[in-house]
Amino acid sequence: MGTAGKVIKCKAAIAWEANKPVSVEEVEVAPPKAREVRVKIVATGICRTDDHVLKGSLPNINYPVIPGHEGAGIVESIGEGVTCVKPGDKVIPLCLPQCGECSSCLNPDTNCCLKTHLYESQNLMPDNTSRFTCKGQRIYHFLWISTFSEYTVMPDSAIAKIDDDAPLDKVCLFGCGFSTGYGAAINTAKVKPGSTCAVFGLGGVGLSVVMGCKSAGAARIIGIDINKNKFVKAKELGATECIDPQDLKKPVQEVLVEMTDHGVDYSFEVIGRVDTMTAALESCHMGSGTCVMVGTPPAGSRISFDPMLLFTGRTWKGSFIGGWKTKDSIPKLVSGYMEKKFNPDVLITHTLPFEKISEGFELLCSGKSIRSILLF
Ligand code: COD
Ligand code: ZN
Ligand code: ZN
Repeated sequence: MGTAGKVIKCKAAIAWEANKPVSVEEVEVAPPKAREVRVKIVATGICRTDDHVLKGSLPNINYPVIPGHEGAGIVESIGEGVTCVKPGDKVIPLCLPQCGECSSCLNPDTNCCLKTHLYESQNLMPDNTSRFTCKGQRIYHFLWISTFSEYTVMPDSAIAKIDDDAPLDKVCLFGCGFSTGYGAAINTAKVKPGSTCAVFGLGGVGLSVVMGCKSAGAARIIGIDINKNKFVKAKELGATECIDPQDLKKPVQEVLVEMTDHGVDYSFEVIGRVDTMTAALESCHMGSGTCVMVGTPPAGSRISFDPMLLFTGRTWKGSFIGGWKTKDSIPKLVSGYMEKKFNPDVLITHTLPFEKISEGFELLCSGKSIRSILLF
């Protein structure tokens, strides 16, 4: 390819500092170094976590940064030693890598690769340098993948090759939202047929949890959200009942316990607030209920809860990217999509040209969108 080995100039959205909207700029993207891949991003979703970057509420982010972590694209060039992909391959960048070598990657029971940003910063490439500059300034990477850039560079542990026929403007959702929610139900909770589930938060990720519960055969799926506009889609996807806690005279967890003969079998917190995390735990059935934490709380949060809730046999678990070992599983999820086993397309409410990225964030923040997809 003509661009291999050269610096590429392209569009990218930069968050220059926290609490400012992103601005679309021309950036320079350096070629990939050894064990790195440069990708032309075709489509990227906007996830709530990107909004957390803009608001400065995510820990350990350096500014200026190019956010974005729900993308799909085509390999433009590869660095020395890369064997898992080649130029022209369709790929999904992985916001949780799978290095294949760390103790977590070698453990079949976890997907929390020790190369994750939650453990070690991914604001620069592994050699501690950036591949992005703008106006002579170094720009930081986000989760190693920065999908809000038309061209972006990532380590080969953070990329998965997908089906050649996959529509990139749809399967970008497998990079985060759909995989995170669906896997929380299927892998982390292991929802059983006939069970009762409660899903706190019906955004793109919460609705994907609803889809996972439904496909696992749950008999009752109760959706909880303070935005009633989310109920229509939740019911379309399998929620049997929906509750707005603002309409209740009692805390929602008490109402759930009454509605379900002493509590639900599985509850999911998909908002990222400590009060709803404890509410989700309290809504579980004594002895057998499992609560899965999908949302991340604001940086530095502490949680206070009655330990008797756990003593009496409830289980409290976290789920990160749906528990999937990403490099192994995301291509299989995309193949499942191609075989029509599930359809996250319903989560896409808006498709916008990349330049309208700020409109996409406004749609998210006003509660009007589930997922906006940006096209380069
Ligand atoms: N009670 C009930 N519902 C509420 C409340 C409340 N107090 N507050 C907000 N909500 C609703 C909103 O109306 C909205 O419908 C929903 O909760 C949240 O949805 P979105 O669209 O804002 O967010 P999602 O679905 O894109 O993402 C939600 C996460 C919780 C997954 C995200 O914010 C997060 O914490 N991500 C980090 C965790 C993770 O695994 N990330 C993977 C990479 S992102
Ligand atoms: Zn996300
Ligand atoms: Zn690893």
